[in-house]
Amino acid sequence: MIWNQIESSPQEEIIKLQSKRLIETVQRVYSLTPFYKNKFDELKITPNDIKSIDDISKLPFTKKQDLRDHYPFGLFTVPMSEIVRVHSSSGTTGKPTVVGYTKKDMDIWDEVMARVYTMAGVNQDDVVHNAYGYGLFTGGLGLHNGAEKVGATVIPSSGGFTERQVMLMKDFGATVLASTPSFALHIAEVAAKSGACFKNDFKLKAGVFGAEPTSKGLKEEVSKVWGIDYHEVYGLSEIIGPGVSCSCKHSELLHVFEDHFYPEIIDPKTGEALPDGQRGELVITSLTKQALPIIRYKTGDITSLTRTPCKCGRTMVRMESVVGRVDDMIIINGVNVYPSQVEHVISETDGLSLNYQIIIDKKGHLDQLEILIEINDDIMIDSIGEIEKIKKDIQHNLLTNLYIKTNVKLVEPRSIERSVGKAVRIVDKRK
Ligand code: DLL
Repeated sequence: MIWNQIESSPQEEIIKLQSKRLIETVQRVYSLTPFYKNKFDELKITPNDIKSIDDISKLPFTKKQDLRDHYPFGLFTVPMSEIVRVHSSSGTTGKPTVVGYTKKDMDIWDEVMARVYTMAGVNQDDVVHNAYGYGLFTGGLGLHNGAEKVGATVIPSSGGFTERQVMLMKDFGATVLASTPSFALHIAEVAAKSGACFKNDFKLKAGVFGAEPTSKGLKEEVSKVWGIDYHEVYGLSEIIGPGVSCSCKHSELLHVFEDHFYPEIIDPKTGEALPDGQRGELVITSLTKQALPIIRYKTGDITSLTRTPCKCGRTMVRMESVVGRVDDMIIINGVNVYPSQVEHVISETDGLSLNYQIIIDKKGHLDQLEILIEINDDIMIDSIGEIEKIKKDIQHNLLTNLYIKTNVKLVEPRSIERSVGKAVRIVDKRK
């Protein structure tokens, strides 16, 4: 089922709508935010130069730092009396980036999240166990409201308290799990330890997972261990929160709700637009936001776009699952690596679990990479020789696939600290 027929409209119609909405958004930011007025002036452009969506490349970029510089509410285009909700991004350093929503913005957020849930096959007969964190993070409330909009029963369980999550999922008959993929795996691990039988004790049929880069291997693992359909949701607070795009049951690509969020792919170094199919930094312009319209926001996320038709009948542009972040990219002695690539290699090596941590340090002038990986619970290791063999295998695979020399340490199952939100995969001691 498709929530809104616009999701399957002809491309020409969508482009027309995008042009109309871009013109309105540009006029709005130019007249209401001195920040954008100054940026337009610097580039010697006015709203009159924007006549259609094709003119978008004339517009300036917006960066995370711009939001920080106007902390907390400096880029809002409505008085606070019209703001009904504030969230902030899960930044790790400095002040968070703060975002606000009018009533109409909230309606749009609910609408796109209803599209997400419908894409995941969720309806009023479902029980959605929502284990994304509630609070300033957009995950909890974003996944909550959309589920209510499609009429499902929502269990607002939030993150943490893993044993309790297992109990509630069983007792309340959850049919859908909404959480980060790493937390979904952790819940499964705790459930298995408690002796639960996945087939008889749970009614789960699908999951709506996102908020962190995730390898194909980890997705398959989540889907296999729970025996469910894996749907990926992507989004970021600066644009709306979760609900920018989602994958349907036909492929891993994510349908972007481009009637509200216009995506471009650029070369992160030069800012030049890249063609469909090529990986680069995702840039998004909000087309309908009222409180905090954003022009060409540099997401820092690496992905590519494709316009090939999808079997589900949706016609909007699709994005590849994010492979990493521009700023998350690890550079080891000159070689660029994303944690998700390391994860993929681990997933293809026998005997290893997907609980790992990458520790980067420097010895002299050289970067050193240590990877802690938990061995699988069910593997029978009788000798040190066998452990050595697995270690050699993974080191060899990392070297031949990613060209990185690593020191792998195999550790006991469950010895790496678990996250209840976004997984902490990298500890960079060089910084
Ligand atoms: O993480 C919104 C969200 C909540 C998305 C729940 C999906 C589910 P922020 O905290 O602002 O918002 O972080 C945004 O998280 O730029 C990506 O780097 C990363 N991210 C979000 N979804 C995905 C995904 C939420 N499906 C940042 N795959 C983004 C990979 C993702 N990375």
